Amino acid sequence: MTTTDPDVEVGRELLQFPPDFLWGAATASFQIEGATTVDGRGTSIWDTFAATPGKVLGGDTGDPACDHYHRYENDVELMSSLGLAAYRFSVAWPRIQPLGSGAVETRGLDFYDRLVDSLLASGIQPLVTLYHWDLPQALEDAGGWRNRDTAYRFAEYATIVHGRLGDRVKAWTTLNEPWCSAFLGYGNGIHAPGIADPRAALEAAHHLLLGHGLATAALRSLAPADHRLSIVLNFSTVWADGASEEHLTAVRKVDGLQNRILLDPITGRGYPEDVLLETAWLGDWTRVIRDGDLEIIEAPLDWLGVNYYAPARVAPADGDVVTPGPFAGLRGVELLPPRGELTGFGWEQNADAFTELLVRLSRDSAGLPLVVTENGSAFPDTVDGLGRVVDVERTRYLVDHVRAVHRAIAQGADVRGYLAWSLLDNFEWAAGYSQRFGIVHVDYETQRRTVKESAATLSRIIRDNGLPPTGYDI
Ligand code: IFM
Repeated sequence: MTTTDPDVEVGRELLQFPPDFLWGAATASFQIEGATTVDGRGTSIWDTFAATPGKVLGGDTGDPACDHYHRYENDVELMSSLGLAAYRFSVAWPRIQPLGSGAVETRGLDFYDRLVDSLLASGIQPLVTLYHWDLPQALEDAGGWRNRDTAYRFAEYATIVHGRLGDRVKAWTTLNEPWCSAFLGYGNGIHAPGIADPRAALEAAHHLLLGHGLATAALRSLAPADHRLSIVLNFSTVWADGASEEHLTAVRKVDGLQNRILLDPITGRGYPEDVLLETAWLGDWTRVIRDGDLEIIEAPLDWLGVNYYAPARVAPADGDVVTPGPFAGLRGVELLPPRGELTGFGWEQNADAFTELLVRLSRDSAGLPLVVTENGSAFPDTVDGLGRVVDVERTRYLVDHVRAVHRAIAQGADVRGYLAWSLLDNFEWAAGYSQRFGIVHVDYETQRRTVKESAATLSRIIRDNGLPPTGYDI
């Protein structure tokens, strides 16, 4: 810090991040690309789901979304103007293999090739996620993630994408939030493919993990030593209002089904015994776990992606009563409503839960460095008469959560980066376009992009590699 730094002049020392801390923003293919029938792209489960009446709010679909498929150069310029050092995006499997296996669509690969070149030319590091929920419909028709074969198809697809982009992309993620794919896609059916069968959710979870392990091994055997492989999981800190045995049991059950069920096998601990016991009443879903699977799933990784939005609050309930909600097999727990300040989406804003989570994960993740791959909030923004989006609430959420990351690092957590969710307002799954998570506003009629105050704030945090300890006027 130089003596001409304005923050020093007003006597505010910055909370400084480590010198090589990675700052950026994230998106996902189906949420921003649009162009769902262009250049040979096949149908994904989200095309089918969105076309099914009543599944997505307002009947919204993946078109035109942000039309990023055609406007990517403009969007990369925008990232560059914000000073982003990294951009996390996902590849749409149906663009690469329209039927999920076999024939490869070169025009799909060409698109991501151009995107990567454009990012690199702007000095922005690409982080590629291979699967962010847009499974080719043809694979779902054969059982989707309930079918073990999908895991093998995923590893093949991963190899194809790596074969094309691996000469330039060094940071690779197999799956984004397999918890959502399994528990929301097959457990309560609020996401594609819309199946409500708790046992299927657990079976799908296993096949997703198997796909992750197979793809990791495939990429590891192909990739140069400096390629960094990962998975991205969505975590929650689970809190109860007491420390009685009943309260601790409720916390343990939800923590098991939200956090440990995926984290433990990936980090070499296998499925948690308590989760296996708690879910046994659903029937023998563990029959899908074959000899050797756990060894495949624990393929060594280089970093763990952490998506965090809000804590979960729970209370003990009658032991035999099934808990309504997404947690397949959960009984004897009440899921409590969020508290305090909420986002526009109704999610609890709680940055302390984020610090607690990062410190805990750093301890429980077998020494893997952590990267915050998503964190953000949705509010109903509008462009004002002066052409600005003054998103005070999102800016506060951002600043509070970046400070929470700083506190976690100060407490010993090995956090290497922070990527805001999301670069652009986009298709928020079952909520359609009703929820704006972007730091850049998108007018879906005109496709005009407007940089929000929160983006300007993130930009200054990136410039300073830090932020003041208090206040929001950054
Ligand atoms: O929009 C999603 C994203 O696709 C996955 N993580 C959570 C975000 C907000 O719901």
